[in-house]
Amino acid sequence: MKPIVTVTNLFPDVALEKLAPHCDLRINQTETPPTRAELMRAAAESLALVTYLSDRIDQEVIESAGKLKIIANYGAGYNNIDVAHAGKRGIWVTNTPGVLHETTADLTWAMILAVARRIVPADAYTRAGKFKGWGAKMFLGADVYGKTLGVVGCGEIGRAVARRAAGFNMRVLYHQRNRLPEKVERELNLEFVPLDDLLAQSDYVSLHVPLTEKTRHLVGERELALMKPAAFLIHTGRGKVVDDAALVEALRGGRLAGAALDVYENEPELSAGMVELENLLLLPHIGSASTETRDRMAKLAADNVLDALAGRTPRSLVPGWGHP
Ligand code: 8YV
Repeated sequence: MKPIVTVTNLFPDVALEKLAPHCDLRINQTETPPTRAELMRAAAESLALVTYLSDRIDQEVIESAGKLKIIANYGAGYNNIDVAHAGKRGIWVTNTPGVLHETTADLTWAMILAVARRIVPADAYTRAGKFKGWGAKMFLGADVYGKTLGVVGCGEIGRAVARRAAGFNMRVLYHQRNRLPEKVERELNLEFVPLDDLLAQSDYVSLHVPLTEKTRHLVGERELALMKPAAFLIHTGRGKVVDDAALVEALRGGRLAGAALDVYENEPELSAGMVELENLLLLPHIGSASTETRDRMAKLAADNVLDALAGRTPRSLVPGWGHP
């Protein structure tokens, strides 16, 4: 009997083809996440689970595991999994680093430019037949070129975002827990500053920290008040890093020029007041959504599963796995 591998959401064919010869593949063929009961059943009968950010793999789900060897998360972030508990049970947890940062950085830049130049409202206006002639004050936006970018969290994605800023001749500030090696700072023309200074000096603040207990609501009322009224907030990380209600208030009150979000505090729900705001760009968590990158992510998740099935330590264990 082949080992059962459960995939909890749609998965690119390239990866299914890799897995299929080695296991009894159970795939959720829809974009509706499994219920908790379905997750627990899958954990009980599978040797490997391929999970998505919407699957909450907490202690209870982990405790329902029978022969489960690996939880292979399809994504770089893994805040949906209780890694410490999985580690205690000897269940490997993997993610997909190294394959999605450039694509997510591309989207971040699309968001910076879109929100600065009001691309989405301008498109809606044109589409609605309202463009009756050129206007000197029509859809005036803000410059990006030559401004200051603040990158909060300078891991793979933050660095890829910072690298692109060179083409826009920007000053780039960054903040994170640990300072980067000088060589990296020099290569990317990065200035390390305290978070409050970054917020006060940047024209565009882009968030790239993982969600942990320390980064929950990292940006709330106090932090938004530190930002310049002409500044923009861009967020492609995890929704709970920002206090959405405080952001809506700041945008409403004109205390911030605009924001662009790919993620939400109570994803997939939007917070009250968001849809009415014209200076807020809303996207449905598509940071890594290019065909090529989703294929790469799926192949890496599949390789991790194949490693585990073969009894090898998987190639991309999450940092800190097995070290309580
Ligand atoms: C994925 C992401 O789409 O990598 C991440 O952390 O948020 C996205 O790239 C998501 O994790 C799918 O599970």
